[in-house]
Amino acid sequence: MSPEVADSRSELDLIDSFLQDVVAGLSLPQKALPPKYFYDAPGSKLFEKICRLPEYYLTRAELSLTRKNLSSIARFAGKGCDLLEYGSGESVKTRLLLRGVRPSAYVAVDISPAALLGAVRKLSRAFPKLSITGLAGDFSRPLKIPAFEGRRRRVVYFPGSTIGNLSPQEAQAFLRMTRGQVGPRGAMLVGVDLKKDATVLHAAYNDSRGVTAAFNLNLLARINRELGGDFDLRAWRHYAFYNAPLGRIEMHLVSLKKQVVDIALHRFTLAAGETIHTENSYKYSMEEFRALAALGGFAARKVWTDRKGLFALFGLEAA
Ligand code: SAH
Ligand code: AVI
Repeated sequence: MSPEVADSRSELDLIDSFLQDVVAGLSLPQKALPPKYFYDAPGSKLFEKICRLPEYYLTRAELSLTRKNLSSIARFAGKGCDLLEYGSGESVKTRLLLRGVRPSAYVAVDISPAALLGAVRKLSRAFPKLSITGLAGDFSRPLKIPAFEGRRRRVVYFPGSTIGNLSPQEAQAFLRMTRGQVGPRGAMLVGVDLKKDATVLHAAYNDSRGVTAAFNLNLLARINRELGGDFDLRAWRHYAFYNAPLGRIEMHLVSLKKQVVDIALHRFTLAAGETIHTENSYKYSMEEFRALAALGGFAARKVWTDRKGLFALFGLEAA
C-alpha cells in the first residue's frame, strides 16, 4: 500500500472475508453476492466507463446539478468544514465541491485501493495546499476518521446514488452511523437517483456497448482470480430489470446451463436459468428519501436537482 493511502486491513483478512461472503451468498436459496466486491482494480475501471456511457444519465445529471448550484451547496456545507467522502471512486464530482466549499481537510474512503490511490494522487496535484487523506476500507463498518477529531463542522459527502445500493434498512443504519459521526452540528450531502420512466432506468443498466454486462461478470472473474474459483464466464449472462413494486433495479447473473462451480474447497450446483443476485439500485421519490433521512436522524434542509429532474442532491442536517 502506498504511503498516500492508509489501509488497516491485511491482504489475508480481505481474502478471508471475501471467501466467507461468497460461500454464504452462494449457499442462499436465492444465490446472491454483495455488490461491494465489484470494485477491484478492473471493476473500478469498468465503473468509470459506465459513468461515461450515453445511457447512464446519473453521473452527468449529478455533475450538472452540482455545477449549477455550487455556491448554494458550498453555503450549506460551510467553508472550512472537514469533508469526508464515502465511496469516492474517481472523485470527479469532488473536484467541484472542493473548489466551492474549500474545506480545511478532505478524507476519501473507498473499498477499492486502486481507484482511491489514483484519485488521491490527482487531487493532491490539483489542490496542493489541502490536507487530503485516502482511507481504504468498508463504509458499512465503523471506521476511525482522523480528520474528524477536531471541532470544525463535519460534513459527509455520499454522491453517485451509492446509497441506492443499500437496502432501505441498511441505508437507515448507515445514516444513523453517519449522524453519530458528524455530531449535532454536522451535515451530509447525499446523491439520490429519483424514480422515473422504467425504460430510461432499463437502458441505464442494459447499455448497448455491454459495459454494464462486463462490470457484472467481472465479479465472477474476480472470484476466479482471487479465490481460485472455476466459473466459466461464457456460461453466464448479465440480466438487469426494474422491479417496480420494490422501486429498484435488480442486477443478476443468469446461469445458461446446469453447471457445477468449485471455489476453494466448496462446490455449488446451479440449474439452467438459475440466477445470482448481484446488486440492487434503489430509486427514491423526494418524499421517500426525506422520510428515510428522518429515520436516520437527519432533516432534509435542502434539495438540488438537475434540469430534467432525474437526480437529486440532498442537504441533510442532524435533526
Ligand atoms: N462517488 C463516485 C463513485 C460511486 S461508485 C461517483 O459518484 O461517481 C461507488 C463507489 O463506492 C466505488 O468507488 C466503490 O469502490 C465504493 N464502494 C462500494 N461499496 C463500498 C463499501 N462498502 N465501502 C467503501 N466503498 C465502497
Ligand atoms: C455505484 N452505483 C450507484 C451504481 C448504480 O447505478 O447502482 C453501480 C452500477 N451498477 C450498474 N451500473 C452502475
